[in-house]
Amino acid sequence: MAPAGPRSGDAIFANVERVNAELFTLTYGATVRQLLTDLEEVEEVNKQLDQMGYNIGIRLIDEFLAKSNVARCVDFKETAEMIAKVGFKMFLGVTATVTNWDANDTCCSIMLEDNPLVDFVELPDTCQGLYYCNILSGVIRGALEMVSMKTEVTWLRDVLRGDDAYEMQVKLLKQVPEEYPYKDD
Ligand code: MYR
Repeated sequence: MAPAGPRSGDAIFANVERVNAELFTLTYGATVRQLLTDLEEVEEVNKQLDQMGYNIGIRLIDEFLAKSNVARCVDFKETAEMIAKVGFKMFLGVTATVTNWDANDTCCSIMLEDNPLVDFVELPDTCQGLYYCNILSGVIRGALEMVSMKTEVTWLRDVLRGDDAYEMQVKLLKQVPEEYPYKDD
């Protein structure tokens, strides 16, 4: 057997990241399981996961804006790309694709090729109707509300429900212009 040599910083860091990701995935799974036990109704669990996500999203936007150092988006189209390419990378370590824009550019789909929330997950038949990843749609709704965009975010496709992809629809309902906080004299 080869003697254990010193490991490069990169290798250790990659390992720590992987372990953290697994811990996060398992912790989320345990949370969903607990909610299913406590609330019994799948519909209630869906609502609760969405609400939990919303509560996270309204706080996470500050961290996103502080850390990402990106210029403010000019429109909803740019915002959707920002969520998919920068937001998902920052908080979930994956990127997503924006597609299926409507004619007004107010509704699109965010497609997740890789979804770290669902590693190790298999849903039993008793969980039919569960939107396991509803926390993610809640996060986006909450974060966007903090930058003055009222949205409706729903899952159109979900592999755990037998679909062939993870597709979230983000619909802009209302955009309140942000006020300049200082008075010009
Ligand atoms: C702007 O209006 O200028 C910026 C808006 C960017 C919104 C980005 C929100 C990030 C949400 C992260 C979602 C992560 C999901 C795991």
